[in-house]
Amino acid sequence: MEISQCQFYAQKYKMKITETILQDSNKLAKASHDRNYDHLSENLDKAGKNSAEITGKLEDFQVAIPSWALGAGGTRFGRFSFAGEPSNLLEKLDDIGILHALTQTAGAVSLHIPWDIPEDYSAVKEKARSHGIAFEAMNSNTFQDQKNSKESYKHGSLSNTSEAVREQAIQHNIDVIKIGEKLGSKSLTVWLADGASFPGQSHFQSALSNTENSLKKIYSSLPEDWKMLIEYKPYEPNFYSTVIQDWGTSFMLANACGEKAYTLVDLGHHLPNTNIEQIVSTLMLKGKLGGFHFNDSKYGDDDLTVGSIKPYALFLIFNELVYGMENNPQNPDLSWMIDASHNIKDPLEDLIQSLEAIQEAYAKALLVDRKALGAAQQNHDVSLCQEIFQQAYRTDVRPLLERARLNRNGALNPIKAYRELKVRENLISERGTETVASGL
Ligand code: PSV
Ligand code: MN
Repeated sequence: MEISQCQFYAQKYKMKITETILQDSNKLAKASHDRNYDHLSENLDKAGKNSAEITGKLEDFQVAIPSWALGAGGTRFGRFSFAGEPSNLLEKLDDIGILHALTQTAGAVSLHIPWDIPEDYSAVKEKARSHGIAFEAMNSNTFQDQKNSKESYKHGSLSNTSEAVREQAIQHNIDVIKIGEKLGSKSLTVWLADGASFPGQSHFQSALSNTENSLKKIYSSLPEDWKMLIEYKPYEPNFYSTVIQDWGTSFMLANACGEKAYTLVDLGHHLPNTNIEQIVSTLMLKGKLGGFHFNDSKYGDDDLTVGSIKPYALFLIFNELVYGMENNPQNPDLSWMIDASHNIKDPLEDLIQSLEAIQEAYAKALLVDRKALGAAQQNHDVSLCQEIFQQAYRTDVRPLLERARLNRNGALNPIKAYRELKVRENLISERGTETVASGL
């Protein structure tokens, strides 16, 4: 398809990317895709793996886009706006609609309250429906003070020494559940910034007990078919201690609350070199892994594009996730979400790259020969164990990802299509250069 024709369609449909546009833009690359897919299929077949089955799993794997990641993210040193940012929730859903049309992997949104309180619920639901987007976990926010709020979270929220502050934070979480119910969400994610920046500032045991009691109160307002996901993080914004600092604390609190409470793993919430795959494995064995925030990092909670820094670690994590999904019926279906921030890249391009990296790691993990691995582990054949992992990791699975997208009428190459269709340029001409998306 000529680029000029793509542009014509993009303008005509006001950035609604239709199947027809994508079929046209896929035409050129289709023959080479078919050749690569057939070649890979043949090789996988010899190794006892069924390409169509793997492709089907990739098609079903949907990841929620965080509503706060569609505009430019800032650092504490500043924020550089990105032109054409969505200025309200409906426009954010339009952006996710674009991502979903191209990748066929972004069929959900995770909303942050109060950044994204719907003004018109039926319009928001209708917009999401029109793009095939479901409402994943709702995120509460007790790490910032809201306009006109009576109490301040400066010294913590659910853990605060003041009962009035704790009650306000509990009520906020209950309000978020109510908003989520109206939209059809089924879970609440709680992340607390509560902690201390200096030794002696906080009484550890009281802070933890207060947090447990507050979470229990929120839990008691959880609808029957909802889950509560408890996120942990070692540091930031507090630099000496954080009340829910690690997976063990989250796991303990989830157990204290009850069977609908789970731990949420955010990949950026670990100290350097932590063995995250082992944490995933332990939580799934105990049936307590409820949700996932994908991102990547070099040093701390860097919120970088998934797979951009440590793709092998991501593969190892997916290896445990796949094992758990196949062998741990005690663990529920997971809430898959991205939690990233984009300081210098086009947020939509960054999210497309993240979605691709997630699917790639998942596909590679599906290739691991588990039977052979089990035997090698049993025989203490260490070299063979490593060979089995590396064999899967080194396979170029991109033709499988392409086929999964094609089967669902997405783009063969989402980033290329995004650029050919001049999506950002069109968004800028629709929205201008001054809009600022709500979020951090
Ligand atoms: C905190 O760092 C976090 O990971 C939590 O999930 C928040 O909801 C999100 O980032 C956005 O601030
Ligand atoms: Mn997170």
